[in-house]
Amino acid sequence: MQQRSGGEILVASLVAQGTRHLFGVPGESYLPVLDALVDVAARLTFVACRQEGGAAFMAEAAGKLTGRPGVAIVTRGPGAANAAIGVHVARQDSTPMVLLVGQVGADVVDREAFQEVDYRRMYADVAKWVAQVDRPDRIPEYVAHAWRLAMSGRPGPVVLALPEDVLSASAGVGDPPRATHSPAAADVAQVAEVRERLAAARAPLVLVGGSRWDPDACADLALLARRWSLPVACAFRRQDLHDNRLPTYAGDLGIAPNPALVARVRDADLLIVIGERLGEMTTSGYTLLDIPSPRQALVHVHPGPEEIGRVYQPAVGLCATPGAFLGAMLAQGGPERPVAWPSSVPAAHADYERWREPRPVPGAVDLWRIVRWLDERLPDDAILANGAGNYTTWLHRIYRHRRFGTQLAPYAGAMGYGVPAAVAAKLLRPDATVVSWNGDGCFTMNGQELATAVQHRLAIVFVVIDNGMYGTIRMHQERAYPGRVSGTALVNPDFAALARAHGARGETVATTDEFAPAFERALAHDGPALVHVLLDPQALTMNASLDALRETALRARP
Ligand SMILES: Cc1ncc(C[n+]2csc(CCOP(=O)(O)OP(=O)(O)O)c2C)c(N)n1
Ligand SMILES: [Mg+2]
Repeated sequence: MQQRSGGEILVASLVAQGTRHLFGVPGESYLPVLDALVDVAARLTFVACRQEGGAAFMAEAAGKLTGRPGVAIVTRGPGAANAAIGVHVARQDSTPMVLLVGQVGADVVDREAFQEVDYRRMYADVAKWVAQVDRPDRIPEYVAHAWRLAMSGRPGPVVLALPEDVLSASAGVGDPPRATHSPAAADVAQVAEVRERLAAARAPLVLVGGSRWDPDACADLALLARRWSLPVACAFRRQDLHDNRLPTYAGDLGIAPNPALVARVRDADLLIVIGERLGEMTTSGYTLLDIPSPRQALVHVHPGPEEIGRVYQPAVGLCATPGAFLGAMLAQGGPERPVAWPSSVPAAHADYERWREPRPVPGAVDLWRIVRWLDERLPDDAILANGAGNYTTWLHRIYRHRRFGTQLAPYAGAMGYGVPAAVAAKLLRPDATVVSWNGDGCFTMNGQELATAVQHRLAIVFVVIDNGMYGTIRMHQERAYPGRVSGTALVNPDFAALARAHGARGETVATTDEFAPAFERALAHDGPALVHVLLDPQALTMNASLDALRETALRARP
C-alpha cells in the first residue's frame, strides 16, 4: 500500500468523512496536516481563523447545522486553551464536534515540553472522549471512532491529540469509511404506552429540544401535534424545531419564560419531552418540575440513556432519537375519539402571541419594533446567530423561527458565539440570509472573526446592540446591589468605523426608524456589513428600565 504521512492520512480521513470545512489557527505542531491540505483544497477548505475560540465556535455551529461533526484544528497548549469554549458549548448543546490538537512528539513528551498539555486530563470533564493517536497507521481507526461517538447517543465533542512525530511519520493504510451514527430505535411497547397515556390525558403538553433533529423529524412533530391537537413548547434556544407560526406552537421555555406557558406546564397532566435533557435553563433553574418525580406524568424521550432519569424520574423513559420516536408514534395512528383538551392549542398559541406584543421601552431605539420588523422582513430560511446577553431576549421572544436550522444560539450561554457561528453558517449555507446578532460585550469577544468574513467575502449582516455595558450582569447587579456599579461599564469603539476598517460596510443606527433602511443597505451589500445600533442604557430589559430595576431593589430593602 502507498506510504503517506500522518498528515496526509488524517486529511484523507477527514475527506472520507465528508468534511468540507476545517476551522483552525495554524501551528507549527501540525505542519504536515497544513501541507497535506494543499492537495485537497478543492474538497476541503481550511478556514484560517483569528482566534481558536472563533474556530471552535465555527466547528460547533457547523455540527449544529449538519448533524455531523464540525471540525476544528488548533495547536498545542495555547491553541487548545483558546478552543476550550467551543468544546464546552458542544458539550452543553449536545453537538457533534471534533477538535484536533497538535501535540509534542514522543521524544519530549512528559517533560512539560514547550506548550505540552495532557489533553486527556484537560478535557476530561467536557469532551465525550479524548484520545492521543500514537501511530500513523491507526489514524483512520481513531477518526472513524471519533466521528461515530460524536454523533451517537447524546452527541458531543471528541478531542484527538496528534503528536508531531506521528503526523510526520509514514504508514501504508487505507481511509476509514464514512461513519454513521447507530440508530436509536423506539421500543414499540413503550411507544404504545405513550399513546395510551395520551389517549387518557386531560391536559398534555409536548416539550422539544436537544439535538439529533432534522427536517423530517420536525415535519413528523408538526404532523403529530396537528393530529393530536398538542401544544408544543420549545426548550431554551431550540425555537427552530417547531414552526413558530403554527397554531400548535406554544412558545419557548428559556430564561424568564412566559408565565402563562409556565402555568400550562405546571397544570399539565402529561408532559412528553422529546430530545431535551431538561437542563437548568429550560426548567427555570430546576424549579419548573418536582424533583425527583414530577407531578405530571413525564414521558422522557432522549437518545442518550444516561440523561433519562438523571434528575427527573419519568413515567416512561424512552431511549430514542426524536425522529425514531415521532415516526413510531405516527405509525400508531391518531386519536380514536375527539381529544379531551380541544381549547388547549388555541389558548396556548394566543398566550404566545400576547407574550410577543410590543411594550413601551425608554430611548430612541425600540428593539421590540426592530425585531418585529425583522420577523416580517427576513425570509423563512434566514439563519440567526447570537451569543449571550440581554440583547438576545428580544430576538428569542419576538422573532418567529419557521424552519429547522435557522437558530444558532448556545444553550451553554457562551458569549462571543454570534460572529463565528454566522461565519460558519454562511460558509455552509451560502444562499441563506445570515444575521449575526450581538451585544457590544458579545461582539468584542470574537469580533476578530469579522476579518475572516471579509477574507471569505461572506455577505453576513452583523448587528451590534450597543448599550455601553455588560448589560446582563449590570441587571443582576442593580437587583442585588442597587446603585453599586462594578466592572460592567464598557467604553466601545465606533463599530461602524471598525467594520469599514476591516473592509466591510458600516452603518450606525440611532433611532428605530433608521434601522430598516440601514439593514436593507446592509442586506443588499455584496459582502459583510455591520449595523451598529445605539441602545439607550435605560432599555436594559424587555420589561423594566435600568432606573426601575434599581428603584424596585432599593424599595425592597429593609
Ligand atoms: C464567555 C462568557 N463570559 C462571561 C459571561 C457572563 N455574561 C453573561 S451575559 C454578559 C453580558 C453580555 O453583554 P452584552 O453582549 O453587551 O449584552 P447585554 O447584556 O448588554 O445586552 C456576561 C458578561 C458569559 N455568559 N460568557
Ligand atoms: Mg451590552
